[in-house]
Amino acid sequence: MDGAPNLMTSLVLHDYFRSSASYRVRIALNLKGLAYERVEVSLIAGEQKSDDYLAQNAQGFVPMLVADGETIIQSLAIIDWLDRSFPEPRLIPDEAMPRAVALAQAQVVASDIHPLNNLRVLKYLKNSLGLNEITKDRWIHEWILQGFDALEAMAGDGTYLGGEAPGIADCCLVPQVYNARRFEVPLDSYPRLLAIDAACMELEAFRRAHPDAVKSA
Ligand SMILES: N[C@@H](CCC(=O)N[C@@H](CS)C(=O)NCC(=O)O)C(=O)O
Repeated sequence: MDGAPNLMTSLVLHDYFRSSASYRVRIALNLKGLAYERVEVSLIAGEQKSDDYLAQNAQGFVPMLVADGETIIQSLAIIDWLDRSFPEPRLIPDEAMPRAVALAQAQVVASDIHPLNNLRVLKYLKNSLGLNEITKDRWIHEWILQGFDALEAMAGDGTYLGGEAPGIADCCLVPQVYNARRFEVPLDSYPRLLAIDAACMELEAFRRAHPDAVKSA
């Protein structure tokens, strides 16, 4: 179990320590101070494609949250559900314009960068299209750089993408920066994103969600 006890809801997060979509949800759960059980689904062992897992999640992806026995998939839908079910602190603003800004920032990562570098895409590039490691890495870098170019310009001047408190876009940014570093993407051109990432990592909610903090020994 992680976090403080919830009054009513049992939350089980099926995730993988290095999955950045899962990492988003762990941050959101921690920011809300929610207790949850983690069930590790090894993407390396292919457990996301097991019959049992596919019976619950036809897409065969992590994360998947089971809340009082009901299944929710897709990290942004999970964070939205958390925000509606446990409104404090707000991760997605209520007001129309700040809400649009926050969702746009989040979707630069979640809709435009991350899907192009998903494990199944990388496997397809390597195994079906025959890309070698160098060209595969160029592919990974390209989509992160294009997305970060835009997000840097959209970052505003707050401590976080969410302004003076972290929000849904910060839940997306930090795992994507982690992923960029893992693939040695040069990040010097993104001072705002790096400052926001550093500010987030000052917070325990982000630190406890980090892959190194949750990975099994
Ligand atoms: N849009 C989905 C993406 C989920 C996703 O791509 N998960 C990856 C790990 S980060 C996955 O499960 N990949 C398994 C595979 O490609 O086989 C979300 O936001 O939850």
